[in-house]
Amino acid sequence: MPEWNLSIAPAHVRVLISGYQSWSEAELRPLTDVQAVPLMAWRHEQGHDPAFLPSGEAGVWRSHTVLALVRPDGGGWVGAAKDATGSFIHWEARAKGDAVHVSATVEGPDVELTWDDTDDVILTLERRAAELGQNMHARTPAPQRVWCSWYSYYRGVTLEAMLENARLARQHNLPFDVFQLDDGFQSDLGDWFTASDHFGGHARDLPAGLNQLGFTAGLWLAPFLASPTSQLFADHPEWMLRGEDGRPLSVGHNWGGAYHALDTTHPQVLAWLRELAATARSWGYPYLKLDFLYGAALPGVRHDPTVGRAQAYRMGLQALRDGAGEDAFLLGCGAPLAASVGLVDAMRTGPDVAPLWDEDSRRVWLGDATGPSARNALHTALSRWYQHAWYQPDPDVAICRRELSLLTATERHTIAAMLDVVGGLRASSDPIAMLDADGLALLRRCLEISGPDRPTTLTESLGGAVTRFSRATF
Ligand code: 9PG
Repeated sequence: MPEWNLSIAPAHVRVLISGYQSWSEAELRPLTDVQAVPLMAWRHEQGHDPAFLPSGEAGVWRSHTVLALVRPDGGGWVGAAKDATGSFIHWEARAKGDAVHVSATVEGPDVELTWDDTDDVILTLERRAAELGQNMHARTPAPQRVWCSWYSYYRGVTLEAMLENARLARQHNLPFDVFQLDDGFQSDLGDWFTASDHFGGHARDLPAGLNQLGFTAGLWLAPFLASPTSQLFADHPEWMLRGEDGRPLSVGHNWGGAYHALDTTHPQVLAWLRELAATARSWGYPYLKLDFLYGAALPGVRHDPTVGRAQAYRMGLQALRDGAGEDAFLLGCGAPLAASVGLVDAMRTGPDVAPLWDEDSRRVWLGDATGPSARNALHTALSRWYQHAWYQPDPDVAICRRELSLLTATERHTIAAMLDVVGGLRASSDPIAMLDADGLALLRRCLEISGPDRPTTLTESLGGAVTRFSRATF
């Protein structure tokens, strides 16, 4: 286990950490502060690595893949991994008297780590993140502008609501690329090929209508999950990730109960995942939001015990990529971050947005900032800014509507401004009919991908004089 002892007073250090998956916390804090640990154990699986939970002690901070310690002068130390293809990399910084102790553990095949003592933490972190991105063949697609059904319709989404919003978006000439159907179209978690009663059709009926309006069709799947009530679970109980007792593990609580994850070292599971992604593609969905991916990366007993969990996760994701096709656009969500590089085009880099700014009860009193709120989504995605070198970041949707929302006008505008700082995907979920003139104007601003804000063409048109001037001056 590599270790470093830094002679610096912990009170002079801030620490930048990133939890292992999309919804986990990422933050820049005084090292002497306490890293939050969720008080409710049943929340752990959905936002934390159960094998590497925060310690809860003051002055101890844990981070995945990268860790940075920042001095007041902007210099400091950056620890990073060169590659995360088959391993999880766990960093810990610990205040010890007048010094700081740092250690790194690699879970899985050995990985080369880097440790920089630097004058400029931001620059070094950018450089190391870019290096990991290159080594893992990060994909560099164009950012997409997406309308997503989740944050207005939730599980009650219907085929008609999708088409109605697409029609209105076209009428108002809103520059969306993708209309993405989220959770709610399927009959059960795992039963993706059969429709829910309320959806009013089948997911395969939607793409043609969206395409006619000029939009690409997107579909949400939680491909590694199965509910205990699903046909998938009834047909293939042997496909599930298991505990030491041989029983299918519970990997989280949502949809009214606990749910299971698929064991992605099982050859039949991999074949099923390829078929699932290929089928969604054949229905007309070249854009897939692949959610709750962490399920395949949890500790557990697997069909092939020689495969570590990071590697097992990657095998499952590779099967989805193979089924969807090289040219499909894959958005990861609830997903181990660095382990997904090279296989996904975009990645949610924070928890869900909600039509409220903050929820003190869960964040402060229950020690869990992985819950839905505008504050959590923005704070986390901004603290992962350097990950733009790994995939297109997705900071989640803007909320521009005034109805069905507790956000003030200032908060709505703040979200819009911050999304542009994060960059990457631009998304909305507002029912278009709910937007007044101000709401539509704000949405247009949110969908705008800012161009370069340096006048490069001006420099060219003014000729050498400006270039000489700027060289001499700066
Ligand atoms: C659909 C949603 C949306 C959303 C995703 C994800 O911890 N949890 O129980 C938990 C539930 C839902 C959730 C995140 C965490 O949201 O991020 O965009 O697709 O699933 O169910």
